[in-house]
Amino acid sequence: MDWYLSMPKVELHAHLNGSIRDSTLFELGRVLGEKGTINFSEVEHVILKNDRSLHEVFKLFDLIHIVTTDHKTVTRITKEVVEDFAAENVVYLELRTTPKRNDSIGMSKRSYMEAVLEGLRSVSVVDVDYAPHNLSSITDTCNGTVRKKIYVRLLLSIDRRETTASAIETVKLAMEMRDMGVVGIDLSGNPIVGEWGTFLPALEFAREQGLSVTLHCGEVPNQKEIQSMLDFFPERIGHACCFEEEEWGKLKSLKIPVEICLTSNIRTATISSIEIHHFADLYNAKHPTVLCTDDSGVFSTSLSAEYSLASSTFVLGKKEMFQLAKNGIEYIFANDEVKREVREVFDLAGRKLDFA
Ligand code: 6MZ
Repeated sequence: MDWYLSMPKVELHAHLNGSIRDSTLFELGRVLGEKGTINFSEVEHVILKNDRSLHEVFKLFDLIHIVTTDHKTVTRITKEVVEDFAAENVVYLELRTTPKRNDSIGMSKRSYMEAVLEGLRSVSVVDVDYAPHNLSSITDTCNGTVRKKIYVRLLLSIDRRETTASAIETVKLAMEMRDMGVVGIDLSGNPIVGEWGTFLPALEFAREQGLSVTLHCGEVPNQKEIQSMLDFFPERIGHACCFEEEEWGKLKSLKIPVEICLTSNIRTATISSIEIHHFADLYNAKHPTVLCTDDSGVFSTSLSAEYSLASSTFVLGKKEMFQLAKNGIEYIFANDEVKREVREVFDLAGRKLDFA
């Protein structure tokens, strides 16, 4: 585990509110309990529970959103999530979040995202390169010592509960925020809710505007939707748990990179046991894959733990795992300049480890 902690990594599938620290969720829940906004004794067990079905996970998200959705808290969570990933040597993080509107507290989708950006700016323990031209990318030293640096780029998520108009609003916001590090769009949310046709106009619009798209695809069996999603030919997909032969064939021939979330899939029982996880088949077929956490807070995991789990389950050595992490650079949504710089970080680490 220590080795995977020190290895550089890229994280491409992390939901902001799913990555909230347990301690922060508890603290915020207790404060809201004291204010009488929620009944803390009723929700305490929901927060503490470890094994949750997919259905229960989405109930927990509703609770997390009550607890977290004000500007100050969004800023705090963003700061903590970036610090946590940086602490385990994630050198490039693509953080996704669903812009939320809440008129009662004066929150618009834009002001929600500004609170996220404020969180990125308030990180102090590590240099955060969060936008194409932001200053921290040139601040390499502090008092003569090289500072640790993390690249952070943002994906705006469309929740499957949203309407077409609301989804398009999110895409427009993403376009406006391109200079602030937004690189793409994600479709997520409870997979049994909503219809593909509702989101397609927004996703097509995103593509026309040059935004990259990743889709939660096949988290539950839905062959028609999986086929339509693959026909859309997104830049990446997440999960791919409930594919059948025909869809595997299509995915592999299209070479669409897959964001693999091992612990999430096991905890939510979308895959019945780790030994039969499709990661092994995709890895052996040399299909583009990248290991990710999904919701490190909700599933009590970390990216290092995911690498360690994959290595022990599928009997892969350190060199293979290092190469797997490095391959992830090819699937990031940031520009070639960032890819080149992240590759340099890996090359340096690889030389030290004699993997070059
Ligand atoms: C689908 C998921 C997810 O956006 O509020 N989300 N969507 N499948 C999953 N697998 C378990 N995990 C998280 O982060 C929380 C939101 O991310 C999506 C859900 O829409 C959830 O409400 P943000 O930062």
